[in-house]
Amino acid sequence: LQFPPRMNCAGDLLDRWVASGQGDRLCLQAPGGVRWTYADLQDKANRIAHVLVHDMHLVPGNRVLLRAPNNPMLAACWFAVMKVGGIAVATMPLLRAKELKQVIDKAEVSHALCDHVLADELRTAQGQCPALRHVRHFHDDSADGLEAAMARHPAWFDNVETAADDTCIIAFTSGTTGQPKGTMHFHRDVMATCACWPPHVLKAAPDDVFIGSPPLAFTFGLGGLLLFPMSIGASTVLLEKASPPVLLQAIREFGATVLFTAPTSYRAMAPEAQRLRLAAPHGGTLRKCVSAGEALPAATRTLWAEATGIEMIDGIGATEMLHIFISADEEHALPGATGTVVPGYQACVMDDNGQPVPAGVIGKLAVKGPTGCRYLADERQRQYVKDGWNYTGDAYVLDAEGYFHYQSRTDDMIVSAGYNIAAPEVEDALLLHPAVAECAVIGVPDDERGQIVKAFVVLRDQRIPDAELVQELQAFVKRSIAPYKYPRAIEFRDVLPRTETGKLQRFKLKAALV
Ligand code: 3UK
Repeated sequence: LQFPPRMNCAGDLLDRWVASGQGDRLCLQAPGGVRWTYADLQDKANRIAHVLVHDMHLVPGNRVLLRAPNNPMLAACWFAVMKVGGIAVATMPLLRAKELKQVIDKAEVSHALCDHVLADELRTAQGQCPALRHVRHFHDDSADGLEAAMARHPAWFDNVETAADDTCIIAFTSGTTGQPKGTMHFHRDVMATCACWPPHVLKAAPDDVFIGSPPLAFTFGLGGLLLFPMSIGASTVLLEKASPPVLLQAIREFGATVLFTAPTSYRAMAPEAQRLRLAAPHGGTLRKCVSAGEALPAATRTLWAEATGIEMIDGIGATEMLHIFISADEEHALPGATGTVVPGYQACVMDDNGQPVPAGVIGKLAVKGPTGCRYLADERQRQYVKDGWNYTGDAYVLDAEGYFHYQSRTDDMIVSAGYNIAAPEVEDALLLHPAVAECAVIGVPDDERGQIVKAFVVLRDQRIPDAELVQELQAFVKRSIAPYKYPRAIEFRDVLPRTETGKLQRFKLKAALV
């Protein structure tokens, strides 16, 4: 991949459609009849760019906190920050003042554009962050709101001529294992992710309508719901709260064709997706379904295929890598495997000395390619990047055909009586039981065995959590995987701890934090 030394990703993703006479293509939609063309989005982004430069005194390199549920104004703000050569620091909608303060301090944020509906926590944080000097709110019709300021500026703007390797994003990891870490990405990284997985694996078309649940503050959502559709001139639907029922309804209402969400959400949507005949094979519109963020259980893949006739596209990505680097399209999907390495990337399974292990042997996943990890605070950099390889913290097995089989996070491997047991394998086995809605498996300390396998199980409605069911579940697991992997302890829960991106927080269960 070659990029010119000077480039601005806003030019490549947004302005070029207008410049080539395609500004009237549909770009963004939202509930309530919002429909913006590429020209509309450019108009808004240009005006916000002027507000940033002239009213908020931004200079290139300044960090701009963005805070909103997924909506078109958030997209316009994101592109405005690119245009002025700023660095976008998008924050998850559910963050509280304390967490926002950490982000503001770590990323040295000086500016913020914030949706009126999420203003409270930011105001509290702002009181404790003197470096955050310039804040504007949108969806706010007051005289000092962003929209009023936009109206005073022209709709044209000459993008700052940023360098291909100027940082334009600081993305925070979602805290699966604790403290969020800030990662930096360049303008060329944004275009590189658009050039790898989307054309080789997703293969969407300009008339596709993208939709999904991940926040734009999560790079899974940023890519899937904004960068990738715009890189091909397609359109996208932004939903502020994409719970499974909202998502189902919106797929129908907008005639969505490409869906991005997490495995648990697919599991929750399957029965209704079938009843509503949302999928193209059943006469609906939906034709491509992408799952990422967590391992896709084989049971969920099967459930979705039976409900919709659609083979899902699984892909592993990471905030550190910006987007997906191992995946498989619908024709090449192998149930139980994440997929093969995405063209443009290299991937290896390594032993503890950084040497590749033979096919079939478990080891640590290492990847390299056009994007990679650059932590803000570099003390963790040397743990993630060694000899140019990015170690994602995942245990994988590579098979002879080049498929990567996910085992667990390297720190979720359970060692019981000398056996290595991958928590997700036990979870997959439990999920096949009709009484199980969700589950999480961890290792808990045990005098005799070192660790034992413990499962936390959320039951489907109507099932009674008694000793009989515990035995039934244990026997069920023993029948489908090696018996020594069965959960010796089972605890029933109403909910499991998850991050805002839908990932299980096994570390909270381990520390009995919940
Ligand atoms: C896990 C998966 C198995 C894995 C992400 C797509 O999830 C994303 O980024 P995060 O930084 O977490 C990264 C970690 O999540 N994981 C993600 N996808 C899968 N495990 N199968 C999968 N398909 O442990 C990885 O190291 O929050 C996903 C695109 C962009 C992203 N940022």
